[in-house]
Amino acid sequence: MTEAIPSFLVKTLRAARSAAVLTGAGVSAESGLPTFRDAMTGLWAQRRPEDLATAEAFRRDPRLVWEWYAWRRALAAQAVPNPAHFALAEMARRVPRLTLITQNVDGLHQRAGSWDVIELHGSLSRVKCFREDVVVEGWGETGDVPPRCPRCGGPLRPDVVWFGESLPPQALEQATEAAEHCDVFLSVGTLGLVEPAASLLGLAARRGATTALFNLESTGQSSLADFSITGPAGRTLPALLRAAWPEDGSARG
Ligand code: BV8
Repeated sequence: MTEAIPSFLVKTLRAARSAAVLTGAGVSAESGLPTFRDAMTGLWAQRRPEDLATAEAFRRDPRLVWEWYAWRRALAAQAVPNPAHFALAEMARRVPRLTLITQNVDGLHQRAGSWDVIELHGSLSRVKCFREDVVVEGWGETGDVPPRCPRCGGPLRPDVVWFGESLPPQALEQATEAAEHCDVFLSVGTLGLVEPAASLLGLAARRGATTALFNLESTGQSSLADFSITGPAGRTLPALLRAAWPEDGSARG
């Protein structure tokens, strides 16, 4: 079944000089990775994401927080990119300038072939010293959980942005710049709740970009966008790609 993609969106994307795409946990759902709120199962079911993804939670129970991220890191390592990731990588080869901005920390966009991905919230693939706030390449297997910084002995933490922490300034600046100057802005698989990422859609819309939401459900941001395409991103993004560049016929998914 080809998803119904509004023809105006197809034409605008095909003619676009620049596009910006913001992705959230929903783009990795079909790779088997739980979205942020689904991740609160089992051991963590009784907690809210905001209660685990914070420095305060780490201070309170470093082992619990480290093990939650170790679990997610293992899931991400076993996951494979899905057609949504591949469609965005293909789209970047057709739009003269496509900026891919992700809230995700799973690295799947890069593994699908996307390059210069803006990781607003960091990455599970890196760890840093909680005390010195610098990335460390590895740690000795001392049995400590969390492991210790090889330099100062402080606890290690995932190199992700927790609630209450500032985003990497350069990443936020680049993402804002892309949203301000793009012809098309696509928001894929995000509830659009978490700031400041959530503000990018409104910024693009105010600057005159054609905007579209790709989600399973309508979200609080649906009224902000020109189009809402409902369905799994693993189906709707390849459909958009095929509709915009039918001559290529190479869109997977
Ligand atoms: C900051 C990394 C300055 C860690 C994450 C202004 C107003 C209100 C609040 C604030 C504000 N400014 C700051 C705040 C506080 C806070 C905030 O926004 N809180 C929220 C809860 C209101 N923001 C911050 O703290 C940010 N820092 O602003 O710095 C500052 C400094 C000091 C003090 C104050 C401010 C930092 C935010 C970053 C937090 N880190 N991730 C980790 O991953 O563990 S955010 C985390 O949540 C993920 O990145 C994720 O992307 C995001 C959202 O989680 P989910 O809801 O699960 O995921 P998503 O939104 O992607 O939802 C899934 C969607 O996909 C659903 O809609 C679903 O329908 C859809 N879907 C599912 N399957 C599919 C699909 N769609 C398509 N296809 C499918 N197959």
